[in-house]
Amino acid sequence: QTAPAAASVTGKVKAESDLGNEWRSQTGDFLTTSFGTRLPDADHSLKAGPRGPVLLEDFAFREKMTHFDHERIPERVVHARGAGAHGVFRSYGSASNITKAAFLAADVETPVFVRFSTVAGSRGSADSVRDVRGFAVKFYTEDGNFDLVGNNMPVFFIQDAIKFPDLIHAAKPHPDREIPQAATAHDTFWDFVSLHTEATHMLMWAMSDRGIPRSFRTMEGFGVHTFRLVAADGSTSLVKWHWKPVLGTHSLVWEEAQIAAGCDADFHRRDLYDAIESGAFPEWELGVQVFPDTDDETFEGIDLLDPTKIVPEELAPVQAIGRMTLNKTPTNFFAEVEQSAFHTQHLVAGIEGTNDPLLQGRHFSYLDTQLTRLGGPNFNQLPINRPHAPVNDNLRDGMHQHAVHEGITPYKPNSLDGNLPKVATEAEHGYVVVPRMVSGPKVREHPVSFEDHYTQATLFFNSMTPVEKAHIIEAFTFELGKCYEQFIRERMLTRLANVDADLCAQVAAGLGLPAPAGEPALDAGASPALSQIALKPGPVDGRVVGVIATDGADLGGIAKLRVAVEAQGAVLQVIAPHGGFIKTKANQELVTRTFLTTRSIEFDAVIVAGGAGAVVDHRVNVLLQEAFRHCKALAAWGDGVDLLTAAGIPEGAAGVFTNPTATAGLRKDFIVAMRLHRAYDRFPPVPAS
Ligand code: HDE
Repeated sequence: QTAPAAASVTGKVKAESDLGNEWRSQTGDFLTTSFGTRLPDADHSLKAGPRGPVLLEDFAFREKMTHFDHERIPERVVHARGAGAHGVFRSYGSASNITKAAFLAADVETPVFVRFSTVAGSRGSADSVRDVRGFAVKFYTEDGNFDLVGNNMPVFFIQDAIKFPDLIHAAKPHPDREIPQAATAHDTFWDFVSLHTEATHMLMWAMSDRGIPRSFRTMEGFGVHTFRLVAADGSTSLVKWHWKPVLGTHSLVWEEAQIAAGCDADFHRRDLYDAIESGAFPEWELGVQVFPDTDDETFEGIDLLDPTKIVPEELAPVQAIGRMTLNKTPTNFFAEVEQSAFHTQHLVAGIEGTNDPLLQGRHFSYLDTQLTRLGGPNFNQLPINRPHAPVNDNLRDGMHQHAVHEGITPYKPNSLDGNLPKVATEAEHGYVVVPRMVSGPKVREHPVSFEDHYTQATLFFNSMTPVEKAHIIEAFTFELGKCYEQFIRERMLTRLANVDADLCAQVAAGLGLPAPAGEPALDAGASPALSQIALKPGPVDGRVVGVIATDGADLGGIAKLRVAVEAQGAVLQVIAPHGGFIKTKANQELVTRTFLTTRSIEFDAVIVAGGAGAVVDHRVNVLLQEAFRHCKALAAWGDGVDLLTAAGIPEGAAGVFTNPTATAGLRKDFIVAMRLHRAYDRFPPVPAS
């Protein structure tokens, strides 16, 4: 017997392992067909004379066009828009007493690939829309792949997977006109969620600032469902997964999100890749909340199988078990990000799911969806999905089979090959399921404990600061205000009335409707950990400071500013009336943004250089006014202050700093204000209802 020569997909005749990364990419200096025939011409199809018809005989043309016609694959039905990056996960070992998962033992390093996404929009939709964000991590462990397919919010809209197609049909654009794109601000969504009251808690999260993250790098991640960890001694515990961003949890403000959707649809994707390329590697700590694995699977009265409930961190602290660093951007977006396939049942020994009915349904869906999206059952062989562990699976054939399996016994038991491959014992890291009793009548029902749809929505609202509450009120008012049907708004108000009277009253006032009475839980309590307002200055790695300047501006002051900004790991962009360089007699400075090419949303903080005071340009006014309205740190020195004044920005307002010269004190105040994320005092006060 022999097998095909060990040539790579692009013709390198050598074992993959000898070629490192090279085996995947194009090879040779000549333009060829996909079968390696060298082409003499790249611009003309084969014709019967220069003015004659194209010949069917032109195999190069037909192959090129046929391949092009089939370049697109179906986009993900949800989470179509995303961005991915590679990295590494280092385990602290602090979970090794509760799980035998080998990659969670002390000091183990595991390669990871992460894909962040929005949920509702199509593949080309904008990054900054109000939506839930996917946070899917693939750990290539030595015991096989473990996928933690989570979101940036810890609860979900539904409790049973059978409702997922309904939820998504309601959230997607209206079937008749296919609008609106990537938005929940429309009738079908609010029709569904107002009828489906178990969505209420998740709506609070989605309408909060969490729905418009500043960047992927500043998002928390959650496994949502409860999982079961199994220790080496067979003992089990229930856990909820948390990813905590080292940069803190931060959001956009709504107007910024809207502007970004138009001015830079790739806002989050760009931020992720720019940060990694500038060396500001995004990092998260992985943590778990651990609960005893009791028969009733509840903790402090909270049903751990209900994915619309959280366990407040004050009741069960998040214990850090490892750190993830994203340090590489993809080489080819399609091959890696598009073709990555996540699945809730890519599990490794030591980690099990639970009976959460949402998770159980996901177990079916993720494998099934890849068959259509990636064209058959061999998507595990795509480079991005291949495990970094030995695979001997007895699965054979199928579309796009890349393996050349040897032997004649892809079945068990067999005696022709010594009954190989052998099954693994628990000690050999076999995925042995912990025996648990399952009993009960076959019913289409949920447990009574799933029926409280409001108390935790109230808990969430109670936990917000006044600024965050105002944003939630504004978001509900906006989204419901975009609905056409009055009865949908009215129905939703009756739901909000059961969350919080003030919330309901203010949204009702904004909609011009009477506020119905409800019965909000009086004992819902609060969990301060849910608020994301920064109380202490945090890290600003990869954040962007814009300095407005022009020819003749104080370049010495800009140089000192750059040193101070870069010392924080942030980036300085010079914004000027024209591209190229701005100059003084002795010096020059590279312009990286012009008044034409930029908008305020690109910057976390804006400063006007001395010597730029004479600039008269409405785009600078808009930039400064937006930065002010979005409560970003602002500063100016010298006659740069005149631009702030011209834009109507009051000197001495919170987070606004001015000085006759570019002093160290000015730079320090400005940077500390940026490290607080926003000057929250500048947000308009919440109106009393
Ligand atoms: Fe998903 N989800 N989902 N989901 N989900 C998909 O799988 C599904 C749910 C999540 O970057 C699909 O490969 C059902 C919760 C992420 O490739 C699909 C239900 C959470 C991603 C699917 C849910 C998620 C997906 C579409 C209700 C957070 C993107 C394409 C039972 C814990 C992964 C695909 C990526 C993708 C089904 C609910 C997270 C159709 C049936 C809850 C991050 O299989």
